[in-house]
Amino acid sequence: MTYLLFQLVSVFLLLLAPLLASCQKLLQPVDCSAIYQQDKSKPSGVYTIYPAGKIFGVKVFQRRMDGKENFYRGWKVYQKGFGNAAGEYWLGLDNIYYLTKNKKSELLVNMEDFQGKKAFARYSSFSVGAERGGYVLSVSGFINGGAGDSLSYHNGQKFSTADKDQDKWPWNCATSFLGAFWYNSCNYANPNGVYRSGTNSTFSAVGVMWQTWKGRDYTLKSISMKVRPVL
Ligand SMILES: [Ca+2]
Repeated sequence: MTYLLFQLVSVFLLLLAPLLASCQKLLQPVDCSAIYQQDKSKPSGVYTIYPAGKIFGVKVFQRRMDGKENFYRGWKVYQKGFGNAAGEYWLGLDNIYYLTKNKKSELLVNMEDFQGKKAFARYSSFSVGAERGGYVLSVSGFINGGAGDSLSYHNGQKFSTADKDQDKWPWNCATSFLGAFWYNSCNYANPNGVYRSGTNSTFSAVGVMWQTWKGRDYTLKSISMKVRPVL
């Protein structure tokens, strides 16, 4: 009798185990709606998500559109992310790493000038490495949407901020070009630079620029960087 009871309890625990495991996973939100479901009192903003393990669609990880957010920020802030997902923001290096870690992904960069003209650059392969390697950018397979290729120059570079110089230049690209990026020596693109109105050559190439489209002294009206899994 005791043995039978023991067996029944064992079977019950075995059946319960996967349920417990799946509840455990849910403690890490996979997207923003999961955060909202967990805590409906949370205000909108940027939260850490855990996209690994969930099929996801297009994910914007960088956006400039009105100059409301300060992008001249330090290393730790760039690691974790900042801004508001509905406006200007940076998703965070850790999250971009997780997004592209186990999934073949492509990158789409959309941009617009102050005359309303639009262009894009697409890269059929995109990923960001782990923190221990300096979040190295891997980008290839350029497809021209009129903007030209300003990103291949940054391929293979570590991420740099004003307080963490990992670029190839003897000086500090982030402090010289007032942004944070996968600087080489130094930049063809500066999406996290200073938001200005169109052409401004007071300080060259510090703006939100994409050199192969509008040159080094033109600050774009908007730019966004999106990642999407390759099916
Ligand atoms: Ca340097």
